[in-house]
Amino acid sequence: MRFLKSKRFWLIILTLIIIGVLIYFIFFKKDIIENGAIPSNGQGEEKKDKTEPASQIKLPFSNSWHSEAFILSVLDEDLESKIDNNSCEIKVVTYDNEEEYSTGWIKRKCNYDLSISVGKRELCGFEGKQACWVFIRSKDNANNWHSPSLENKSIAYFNIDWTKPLISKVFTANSQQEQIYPINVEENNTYNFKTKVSDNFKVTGCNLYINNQDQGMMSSSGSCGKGCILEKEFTPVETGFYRVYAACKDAAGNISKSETINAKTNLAPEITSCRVSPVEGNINTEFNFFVEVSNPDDDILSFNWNIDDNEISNTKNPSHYFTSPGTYKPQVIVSDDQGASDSCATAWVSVQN
Ligand SMILES: [Ca+2]
Ligand SMILES: [Ca+2]
Ligand SMILES: [Ca+2]
Repeated sequence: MRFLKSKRFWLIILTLIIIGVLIYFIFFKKDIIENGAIPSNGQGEEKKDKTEPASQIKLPFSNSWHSEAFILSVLDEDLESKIDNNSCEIKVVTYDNEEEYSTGWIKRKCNYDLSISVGKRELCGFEGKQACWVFIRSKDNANNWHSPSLENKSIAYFNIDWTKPLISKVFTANSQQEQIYPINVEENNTYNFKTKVSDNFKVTGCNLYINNQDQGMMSSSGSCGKGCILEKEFTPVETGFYRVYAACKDAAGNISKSETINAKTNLAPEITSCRVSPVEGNINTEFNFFVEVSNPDDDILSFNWNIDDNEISNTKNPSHYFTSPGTYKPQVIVSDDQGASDSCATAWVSVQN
């Protein structure tokens, strides 16, 4: 009992307790960690995030064509230690032939859509295939940087084209140079309306418009590429004027419209009156012939007077002396330059001795 009350006894007890606690921390605590009660990387240290975050350009797709500013839709994500919201960056590189222009890394808001401007002195400042490259990156809270790559979609390249296609006036002749305007057509005949188109990069198609009505896609033999002649059949069914143009688009969606031309069905000249004055006389009498004609489409008209003594006159209102007596039956034919005509017979002329 005296021993129990001695200082030495309590000193021994205290020492044993300290040794016990040390053994617990050195051996048993380690077992608890390894058995999974506390997350571990297998080496007895707390697990650390070593995976880079994801940064991705969702839209638009690489290799798409752009003629004007577009929205870049992005995603930044890290499932472990989360994205460091102050770390997100973008870089735009544009190419003018071989020359490269870069914005350098610029801060951007993580997970936030961006507008990429297109045009001279804009972010995408040059035209061309793969002329504009966009890079994005971000960092997670464990200091892992995303390294941009095409494969991970953190790099995307875009084709830039803001120049509209060039289009000729619509024609039906062999070439536009040979075409005479307005184009003359006949009802119920079928015509190939053609247009010659070219683009600095790629023509995707043309539509034919008649009286502002879309007649549908024009076609070419083979693919059009940078330029071709496209055509579409059209059959006029009514008499009159047709206002015709083509509208063409390039790969970047630039649209141009050709000059509007007229196609028309021919309207025949119509003689409203024809006469001769006087209707009687002799070989010394000057007979005057007159014709009145309407020319609804302002064609060039030709006149053919058959005065019936083997003489033909091509003037509109000829004068004539008959050389022998007799009864004559003058007649006039008026034709337009499309071949339509009208005829008229005057009163008979009586020529005495
Ligand atoms: Ca991570
Ligand atoms: Ca173009
Ligand atoms: Ca006519």
